[in-house]
Amino acid sequence: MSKSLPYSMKDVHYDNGKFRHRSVSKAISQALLTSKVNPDHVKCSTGKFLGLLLIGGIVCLMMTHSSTLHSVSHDVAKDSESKEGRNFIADGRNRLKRLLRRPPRLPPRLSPDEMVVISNKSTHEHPNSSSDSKWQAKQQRVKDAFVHAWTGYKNYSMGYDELMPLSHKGVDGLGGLGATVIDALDTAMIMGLDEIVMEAGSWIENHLPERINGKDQVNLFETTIRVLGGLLSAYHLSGGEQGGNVLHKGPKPNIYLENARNLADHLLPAFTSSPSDIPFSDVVLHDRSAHPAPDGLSSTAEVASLQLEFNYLSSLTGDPKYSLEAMKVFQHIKTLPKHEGLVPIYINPQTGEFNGENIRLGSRGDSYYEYLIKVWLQQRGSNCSYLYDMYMEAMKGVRHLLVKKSVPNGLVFVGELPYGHQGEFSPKMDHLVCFLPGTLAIGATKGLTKEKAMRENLLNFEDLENLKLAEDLAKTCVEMYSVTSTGLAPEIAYFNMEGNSEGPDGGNKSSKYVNDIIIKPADRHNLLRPETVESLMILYRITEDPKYREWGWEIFEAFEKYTKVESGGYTSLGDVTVIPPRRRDKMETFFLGETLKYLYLLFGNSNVIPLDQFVFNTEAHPIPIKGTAKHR
Ligand code: DMJ
Repeated sequence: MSKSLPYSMKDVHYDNGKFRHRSVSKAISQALLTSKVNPDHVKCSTGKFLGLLLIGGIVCLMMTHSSTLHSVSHDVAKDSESKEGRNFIADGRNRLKRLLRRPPRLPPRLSPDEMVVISNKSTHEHPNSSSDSKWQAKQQRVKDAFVHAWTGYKNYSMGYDELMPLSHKGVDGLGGLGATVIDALDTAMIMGLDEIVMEAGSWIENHLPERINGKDQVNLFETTIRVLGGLLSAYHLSGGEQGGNVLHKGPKPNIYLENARNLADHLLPAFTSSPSDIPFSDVVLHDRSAHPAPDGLSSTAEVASLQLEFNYLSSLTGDPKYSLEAMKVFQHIKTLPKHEGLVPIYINPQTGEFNGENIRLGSRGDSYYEYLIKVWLQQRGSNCSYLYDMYMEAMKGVRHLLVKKSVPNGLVFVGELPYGHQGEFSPKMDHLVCFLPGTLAIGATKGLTKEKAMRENLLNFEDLENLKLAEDLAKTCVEMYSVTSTGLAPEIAYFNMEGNSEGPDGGNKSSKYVNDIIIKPADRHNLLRPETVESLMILYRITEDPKYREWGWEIFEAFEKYTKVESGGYTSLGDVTVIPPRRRDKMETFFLGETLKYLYLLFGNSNVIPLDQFVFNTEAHPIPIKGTAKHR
């Protein structure tokens, strides 16, 4: 069993310089220096003199009043006279200081709707008033990349799920609902790309209903996070909750909501035809039937990553059935045995029991942990505190059982327990695990900046531990990119724990971590995945540390260099450790839905889709936190 890492308060760097208390004399001199009053006018006239006397009197009264209160408590404490005297003066000073101190300037809190307007303005008129021109230019580069990706998709594969950018054709890898159109739509809205919003919106209006009603088998999870999530977010961002399309070109927002509802009605049999509270993994759309996967099992991450979307749909439609079905999954999992909050990656919908002992935060396990905290955030104030408890217990379990450091250079990573908590530890980490730094950071500050959360005393010891772990893991995820020849991460990395042993590496011999990170031949592909840049965006916003932007920019440049296809689109790669890398001929929908969206937000103004008002579903579709949006 592993020992937990020695995270402690002293590891948390907090620069509170901006908020340190000022001395009384400094406060007065600063007040005079910054005062708008012309000093000439202060030259003593009788009226001014009387005014000053009056102010002095008020201050004196306050000090006397405070001393009365203070002396009562000190009588009880039987403190000495001199100490009381000192306290009397100190207390008076504090009151004076509080009187003179200017409140800290906080960023304006915007409603989601104001935010969307700003987002539009930011891309059309004033690119980004608060960040410098260096980052505006980089943000524009990401926007250009999105247009290039969309253009390739539109030219060669409009209406297919995915683009094959080298073959110039489309492929329906997700059941044929035009997944790229819907995954990309809210990114286009956020970037203010009205023409693409029009193209995607019209396709949805004209083609999606017949696809939903007529297509064959789809996966419940993939369809929910990409298509249902994309439609709901498009509905919100286009102003649906204000009753009209006030914010974007394209069809009326209700088109998005109607399609979302129709799709959810077709997906519901996955829940209602299962004998347990755990849904089947597959749905046949045209006859509204559902069945288990061929091995009879559902993935834990898949059944537990539907709730943000179904909850929001219930809230928009006023029909509770979507939320009720989806939330049964969590209510049921709450009752199942776990190990330190960690759960196996498979669950049986026939019995409702976990299957096997394989524990990991990579594929099939990942977004279970993500949705525990995000659904709690979404439903805050409702009866969901058990989700918060499950999340905190699980993160404690992660720190205790799965977090280790590599040798020789001590990269912090999250490994796996393929044979359960009593079996051997595996130092394997999927790139998918790189969602965790972002989730840990959001879980710690609840979307506020670290500075604000610290100032308001909102972080407990465990929050600080989780935030520190988030920062360490984000660095590790970035090193998974830097260690390869292309600067792009492999799908899976192993971490060296054996002292001298050296495995196959990423090819960048100048990386300090070339012996810490082992990349096996079968794991060298890159699918344009978003998890690392997702975490960088969140950590940048929460810590305000510019290094996260710099790291994100390096990753973006590597995507540009090695995955861009001249004729349009971007391609996944077969091997990131060699130059030129082998190309795979597939542009995943999440490159437009997630990767480019997170990069765009990373380089832009943090008030766009603020983290204390929205949660991103696991496909990066922003969903408003309950109570922050006007519901119909
Ligand atoms: C996305 O579909 C989602 O982020 C999912 O949770 C995990 N895999 C991909 C992106 O890598």
